[in-house]
Amino acid sequence: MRTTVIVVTALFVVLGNGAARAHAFLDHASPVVGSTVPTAPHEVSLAFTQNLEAAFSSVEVTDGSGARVDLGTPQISGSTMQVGLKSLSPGAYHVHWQALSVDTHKTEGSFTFQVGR
Ligand SMILES: [Cu+2]
Repeated sequence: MRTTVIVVTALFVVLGNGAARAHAFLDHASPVVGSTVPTAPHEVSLAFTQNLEAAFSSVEVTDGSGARVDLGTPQISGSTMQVGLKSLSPGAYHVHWQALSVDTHKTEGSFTFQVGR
């Protein structure tokens, strides 16, 4: 029984990776996902696994109270999306992105980062 569970889990992992390569998922970000940065960044930069359709891709950055701290329209070039930030105080920030990849698949995700003191 335990062996069956392990095999099924392994299969899902393999399929999951295949699907990830076919859509625009977040590859890496600056600030790094889940990181604490010592000084306030001036922008959030997101690198995806596939090129984006600029008109249908967006990102919002909010502070602990849910207020927007990004400067609005992101700059999208190829597989990267960047958005400027207001001057951030120390605290936790939430990044929520939506992407439409050139293969017309929509994905979204979110992560947090902290600005330290
Ligand atoms: Cu896709």
